[in-house]
Amino acid sequence: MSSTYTLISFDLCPYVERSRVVLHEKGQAFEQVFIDLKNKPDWFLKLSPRGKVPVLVVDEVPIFESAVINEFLEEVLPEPALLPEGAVERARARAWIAFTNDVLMEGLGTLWFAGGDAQQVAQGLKTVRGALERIEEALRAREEGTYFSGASFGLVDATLAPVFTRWASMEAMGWGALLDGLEEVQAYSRALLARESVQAARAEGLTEKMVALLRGE
Ligand SMILES: N[C@@H](CCC(=O)N[C@@H](CS)C(=O)NCC(=O)O)C(=O)O
Repeated sequence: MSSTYTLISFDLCPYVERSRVVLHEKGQAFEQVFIDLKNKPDWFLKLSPRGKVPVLVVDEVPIFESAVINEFLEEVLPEPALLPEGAVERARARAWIAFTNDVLMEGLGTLWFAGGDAQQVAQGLKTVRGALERIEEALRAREEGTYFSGASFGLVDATLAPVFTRWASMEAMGWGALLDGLEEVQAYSRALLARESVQAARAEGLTEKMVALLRGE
């Protein structure tokens, strides 16, 4: 009997969006249960030790942390492969996923939750720009291809895609210049936004909802 997959979600969450991208890439059917993060239900808190989404429930077993969920999906649904073949390239992909989480997402969080604090905005902009510059260098160092690890779409791309699906809301907030001069990142963003799985994973009305959230409306 095949497994059932239920993704516990919040529609604006970039971490949930990554796992949706991977599920779409794998062609795996899944259910979604949306919760209110301001009023987390008890059943959710029982499943999620950190109280965070996403949680993927596989045949009643909850798996948390988007990077772990995505690696799990790669293991149980090997086609199409979303990690490169060689050990070095696989390690490199995992390292950039960690970098995205610990540096880029951290900087974006500082920016998104600054709530009008100018010092916090400046700190967020600096961290995000620094992270994007490192990504630009990594993209320049590629020998070929449109995606992070080359010609094939992979887990690093699924991890970074939600940053770029939120870019129109970043522009609306006046932060679009963060990409100035980063030609490879700009081309990479266009390639990600054109990807079917990225479009399918994107929440309805994402830009408008993100802008409202960022403006504290
Ligand atoms: N490291 C986690 C981060 C997930 C995360 O921060 N989710 C946010 C929503 S985007 C959340 O559930 N926040 C609720 C809370 O912290 O109380 C992952 O990659 O899954």
